[in-house]
Amino acid sequence: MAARIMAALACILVMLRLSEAAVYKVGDSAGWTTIANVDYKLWASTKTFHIGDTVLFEYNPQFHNVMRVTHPMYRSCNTSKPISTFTTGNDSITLTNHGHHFFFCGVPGHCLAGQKLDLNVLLPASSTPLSDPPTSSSPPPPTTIPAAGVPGPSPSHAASPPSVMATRIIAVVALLVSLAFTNFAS
Ligand SMILES: *[C@@H]1O[C@H](CO)[C@@H](O)[C@H](O)[C@H]1NC(C)=O
Ligand SMILES: *[C@@H]1O[C@H](CO)[C@@H](O)[C@H](O)[C@H]1NC(C)=O
Ligand SMILES: [Cu+2]
Repeated sequence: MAARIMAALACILVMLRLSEAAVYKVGDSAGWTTIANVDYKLWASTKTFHIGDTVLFEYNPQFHNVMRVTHPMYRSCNTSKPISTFTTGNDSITLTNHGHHFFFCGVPGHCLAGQKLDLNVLLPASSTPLSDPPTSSSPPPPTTIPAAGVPGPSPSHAASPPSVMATRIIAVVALLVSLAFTNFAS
């Protein structure tokens, strides 16, 4: 009995650790810009993004903005129909689903100059997929990581969306209640 409760408690601790989410500043100290020649593809390849993580775009809003776009628009730097546009200069965007997320700066010429970002958000490692992954989803492509790329610090944990957390907490509470009832019955 005690061992089972200890196991359940260990389970809770593991899940609480999984709930931590990381915040990544796009371009690190350079931020979101065209003047520093930041390779945003390389920047993204040194990170491991999980659902619940946040990316922070910091820039001078007089010169730049952030548009979230579809893959075809990303490829062609087509700014005509962004999914959403951010213009504060300090835009926090929480990654709420897995798969690729495409961003660029909508100021003319900036996307073509390389101010564009493709993030691949990984599936939660510990949960089984509830639905078919979108066609844009793919495993992290190792071929896009140049040999010269030095992997940066990446979070040692997976993050879970709040709904998954809530489901897990309810499952653990249910387990503890059933353990208590087992104890009374015996
Ligand atoms: C940009 O996208 C819009 C809508 O998706 C499309 O109508 C337009 O032809 C595209 N422009 C270019 C230059 O590809
Ligand atoms: C940008 O926003 C973050 C929170 O999203 C905040 O911690 C930070 O101080 C802000 N930075 C500036 C320069 O406003
Ligand atoms: Cu720009």
